[in-house]
Amino acid sequence: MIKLELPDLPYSKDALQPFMSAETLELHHDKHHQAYVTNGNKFIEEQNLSESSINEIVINSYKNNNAPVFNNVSQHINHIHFWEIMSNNPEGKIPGELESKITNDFGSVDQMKNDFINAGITQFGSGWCWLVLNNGKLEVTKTPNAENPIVHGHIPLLGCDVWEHSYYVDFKNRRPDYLKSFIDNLVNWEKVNEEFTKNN
Ligand code: MN3
Repeated sequence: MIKLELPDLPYSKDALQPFMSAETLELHHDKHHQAYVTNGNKFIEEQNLSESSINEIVINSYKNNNAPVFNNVSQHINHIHFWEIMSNNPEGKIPGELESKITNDFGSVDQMKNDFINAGITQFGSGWCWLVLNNGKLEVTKTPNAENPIVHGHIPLLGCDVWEHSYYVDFKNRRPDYLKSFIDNLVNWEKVNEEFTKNN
């Protein structure tokens, strides 16, 4: 049976300051993500799930409207992605191959960034905004609550958590400022490019 485990952050808790505080990471990783792991394991065990991968559990529980499993396990993979895709990288350069693809599919890097910010702003309530690969084309999308793009057959390259717990300590209610700061300062573009070249 699959057992979820909370991964360590790939950096120290103060590594993303001043863009994301140690206090936010402590709450978000140690409390919120831990709760998804604890509850996910509880429901996987209670329901005796036999899937052999975490992604299969996400896709099947989505199809079956199995909300207790889906919400926790999908949030688990969302957060693993989120931790890995961030770094303290103000004005970080986008590797050439990915930059060409962005320019090709959006017109410009600025247009992609604007679309990404706007997707996050217009996600009503909790959820995520994403840069995904959809049949070989880059797209910006948004999803409610725990939804990961894989349930729609999309490959997530970059996701930003717009649940209030991700920004309230640092930005209060100013979600647009959080999103702009995220896309300009907190994206590990090398890692996004890695995901892109792996899946393109
Ligand atoms: Mn979160």
